[in-house]
Amino acid sequence: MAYNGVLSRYGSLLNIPSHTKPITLLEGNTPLIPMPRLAEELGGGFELFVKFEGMNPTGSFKDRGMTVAISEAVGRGAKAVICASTGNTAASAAAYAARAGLRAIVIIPQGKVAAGKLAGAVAYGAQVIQIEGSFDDALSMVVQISQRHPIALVNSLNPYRLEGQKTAAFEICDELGTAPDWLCLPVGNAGNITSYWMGFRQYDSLKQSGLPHILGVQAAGAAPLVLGHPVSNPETVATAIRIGKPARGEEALQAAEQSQGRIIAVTDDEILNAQRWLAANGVWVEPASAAGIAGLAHELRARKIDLKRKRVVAICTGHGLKDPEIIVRRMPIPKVLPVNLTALEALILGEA
Ligand code: AN7
Repeated sequence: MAYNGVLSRYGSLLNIPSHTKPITLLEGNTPLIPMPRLAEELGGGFELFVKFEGMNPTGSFKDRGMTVAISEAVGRGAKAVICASTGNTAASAAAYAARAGLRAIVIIPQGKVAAGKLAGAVAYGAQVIQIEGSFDDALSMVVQISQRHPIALVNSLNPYRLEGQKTAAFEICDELGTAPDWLCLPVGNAGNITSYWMGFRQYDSLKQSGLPHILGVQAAGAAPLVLGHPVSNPETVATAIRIGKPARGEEALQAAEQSQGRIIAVTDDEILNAQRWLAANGVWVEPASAAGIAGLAHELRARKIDLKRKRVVAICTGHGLKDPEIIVRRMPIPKVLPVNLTALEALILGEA
């Protein structure tokens, strides 16, 4: 049967109003890629999978939640949507709003959004506004706008975003037959970790699929949930998770505690190393998306996690194509040759 997106596949399991009018780009159904060599490189003895959420229509996991949030908003007659964003939410909101014929307004922190995300938001026709402040400032502003005007908020404060994002947990259980032993993922505004935990618990109560321990990973320069207080000037190379005051922070801490997992911080170097390891195994993700693997490596190195014969799923939330600059900035300029076969041979064979 043709695949028709997460509302079609899992709508009966989602807590959504009957006025919901499906708007889809056939999001979800993302690959769960076995990573045996990376598991060996990390010490071996366990099974590792990457759930590559960068394969969603706009290149990030946000599409799962956005299809539901926009479908609900359209169903109740909304004509415009707004969000604050570090980039991926903006691109996703813009795409689904375009699909539905709604106006989209996206507010981003000036100069801190990766090129592929900004380009996406523009390409899909959103009104993009930069503010001289952080994501957290932007979020507080859009919340107030949505309270004053008939403009639907599509950040993950919107409960339908979480309903949609739960479907990734369902997919993992359906594919593996059970929940994994550990699930590791990046944490920014903390909507996604909250959604996964909701999804796994719901599936366990319906299908006895079991529950994972959840390892949430923040960037060291933007780690309010590890520090135990908001961070007023968050900073990290992983701009997607450059967030100092997560809207779903309490729920994230609960997910970590209830699952007998934890939330940890890793450095930008650890994140960029993990990005390289993933790419060296054929999966290119944006920096934030490598945080889950970086956190796993961090815990293994410190011998704080025992994965013997365990099954681990790392959520890679966004595609590497979203943030080409991070690679290009460090890349040696590729050699330029004349159209000359001898010179080419010499270079390939290492004689030049
Ligand atoms: C690639 O787009 O917050 O913890 O405004 O883009 O649910 O916030 C993005 C977050 C992880 C963190 N990985 O998820 C936004 C935004 C990527 C992301 C996260 C984001 P949450």
